[in-house]
Amino acid sequence: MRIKQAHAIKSTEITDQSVYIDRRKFMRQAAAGAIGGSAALMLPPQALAGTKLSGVTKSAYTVEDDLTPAEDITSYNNFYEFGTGKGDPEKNSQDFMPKPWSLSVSGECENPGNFDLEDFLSPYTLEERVYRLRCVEAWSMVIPWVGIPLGPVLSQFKPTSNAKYVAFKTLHDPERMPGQKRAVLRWPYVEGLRIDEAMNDLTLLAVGLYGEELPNQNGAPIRLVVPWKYGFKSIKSIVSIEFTEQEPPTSWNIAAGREYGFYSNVNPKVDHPRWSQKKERRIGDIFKRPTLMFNGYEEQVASLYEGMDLKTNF
Ligand SMILES: Nc1nc2c(c(=O)[nH]1)N[C@H]1C(S)=C(S)[C@@H](COP(=O)(O)O)O[C@H]1N2
Ligand SMILES: [Mo]
Repeated sequence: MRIKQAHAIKSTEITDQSVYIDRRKFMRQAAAGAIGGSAALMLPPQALAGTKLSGVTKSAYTVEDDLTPAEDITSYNNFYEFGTGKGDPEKNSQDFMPKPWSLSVSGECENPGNFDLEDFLSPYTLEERVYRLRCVEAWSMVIPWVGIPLGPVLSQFKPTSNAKYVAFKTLHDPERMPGQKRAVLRWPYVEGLRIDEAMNDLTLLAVGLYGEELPNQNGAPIRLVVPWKYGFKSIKSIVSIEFTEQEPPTSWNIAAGREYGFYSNVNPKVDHPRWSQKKERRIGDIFKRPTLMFNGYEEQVASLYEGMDLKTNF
């Protein structure tokens, strides 16, 4: 996704980037003498060198698909605050300090406030949930996220009956997030969910992956994961949560409203104006696979959209 050169990007360019990852993986396997064997078996994912999270329980929300290696999850990212190239976030976020961190909760609720992240998280048990992440550019990964369901967190703040939506903001600090020195998007990055989407069991506030604290490039210290929506809805490095009555603006909708709607549900039947959404390329796979309605979470979320035309509410 790109703003300035939006119309210069071709799907072949995207494919090339995926092939680049395969080539690196091939070299890694070759180096380990693992060609012909299973990468997962021969090379356990150890790309993370972060802090292990303790007290993590396994969740029932776990897909059986093979996990994407940590090395790929942490080196092929979209995080425009650290650059627009897929390798930029890893390269440019190494000095970012995600601690200490505070979060504000405001808007249509009875218990607004500012919270130190540790206090904010302390009442909850961390869960590991293996979710698919499907990006609008038609690539996908399978990621063992660690986090807490958003719904019970939101309930603590006692949203009023006027709270129809939840708006999220990323940190705005160009000194710490050098990509914000360029106007590639309007900063800070903002996202939003309808309140029932935010309360759905699947919506996760992630603080880790592969059992460790989130690497900076994946949205440290806290980000959203909404597995039935395109990746850009899963906002990173959140500093603000606001209950609103009106549908909140979202960064990609502001940037290119014809291409990125508020809902952005994964939907093989609704193409992006510049490419098909019928298939996706799982990072690490050679062949594309059919994209599943709601990214495979139809059973859990289809009822949220009953009676809505998903072609107009894209
Ligand atoms: N603040 C912020 N959040 C963001 C983005 C971003 O540029 N800035 N990119 C989004 C996009 S387009 C995707 S696909 C996912 C990627 O998450 P990952 O890098 O952990 O795979 O983050 C989303 N969250
Ligand atoms: Mo994305």
